[in-house]
Amino acid sequence: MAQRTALITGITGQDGGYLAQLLHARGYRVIGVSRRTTANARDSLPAGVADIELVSADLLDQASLCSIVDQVQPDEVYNLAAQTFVPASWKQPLLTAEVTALGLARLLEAVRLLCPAARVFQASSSEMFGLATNSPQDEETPFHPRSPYGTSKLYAHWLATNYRESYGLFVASGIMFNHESPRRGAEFVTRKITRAVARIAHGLESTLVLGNLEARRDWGYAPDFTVAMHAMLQTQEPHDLVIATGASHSVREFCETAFSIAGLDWRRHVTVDPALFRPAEVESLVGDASKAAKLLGWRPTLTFEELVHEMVQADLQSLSATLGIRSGQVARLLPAQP
Ligand code: G4F
Repeated sequence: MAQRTALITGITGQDGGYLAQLLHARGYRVIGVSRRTTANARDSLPAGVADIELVSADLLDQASLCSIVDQVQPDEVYNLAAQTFVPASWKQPLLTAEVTALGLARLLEAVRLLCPAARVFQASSSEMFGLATNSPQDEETPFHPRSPYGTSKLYAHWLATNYRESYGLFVASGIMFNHESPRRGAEFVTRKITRAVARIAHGLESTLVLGNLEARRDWGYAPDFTVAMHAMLQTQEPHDLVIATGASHSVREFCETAFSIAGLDWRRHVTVDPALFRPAEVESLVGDASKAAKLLGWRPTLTFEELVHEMVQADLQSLSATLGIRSGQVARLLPAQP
């Protein structure tokens, strides 16, 4: 069988790296799209895919997308690029919409005109549910986004549906609930917590300032989610599917678990700053991924506790390496896995 080609936007992000590794291991020719403004795109790639092909294009620039799609003629396109940080979307609502909403319009136009047989994965978000009317959320739950980010994702989600229905393109949207890993960006709450745990455990700081501790999320493991992305492009017909673990925990619970893994009491270190509260909060999200389980055989592989443990352990070890501390001392900082 001829080698298949995958084009990934958002290659420098958490999911882009894991997906590139997965597709590379499965024999794909993987081409990552990076913006010319990304100074060190290759440096952001994980070991193992550091030598994948990188091309320069931008979701803000129609001509660059057309040129890449025409040149590469991908079998599969994964649209993972977006302005993904929810608080930034109130500060830059237009940029968020340009990249996150209209960016998909530009990409789909390029595919429609120049490579219509390509299969497209769109990273939709649980933020589209926002003020959800029912729990857990599934593919039938009405949308009520609570931020310019969620609103932009919803435009893209419906546009993907529209291109499927209007032009017969194979476009599948994964409604992705929160997914984390040691490669999660430091601005997101999980990694903010695990990095702070490592710094506090090493005595480099003593306080972690957070916003709303009562918000609840369905936190899964990012590599599992990239397995689902790939599987969604291998089905006979395209589907929109919720990808989630089905378990919900509060930010407070995440703190409690993360600090206790390092033998610390979170109440001695965490303070709340109302300035970090959002203008409109998504209080609680939890997904029902039974349709994905049925159609793809997809299931999460890590529990919440295992995920938190992996993230804390990675941050402790990376900080120890930076500080030149031997592994025996790290083991004492890190009790056995739950
Ligand atoms: O980690 P977060 O910033 O993630 P959020 O807003 O749920 O969005 C993430 O997941 C979505 C679903 O997959 C993605 F679409 C999106 O791109 C992004 O990856 O915040 C989680 C919760 C929020 O309720 C927030 O108010 O944590 C609360 N929180 C409390 N203190 C905080 C903080 N969030 C951040 N980032 N920083 C805090 O200090």
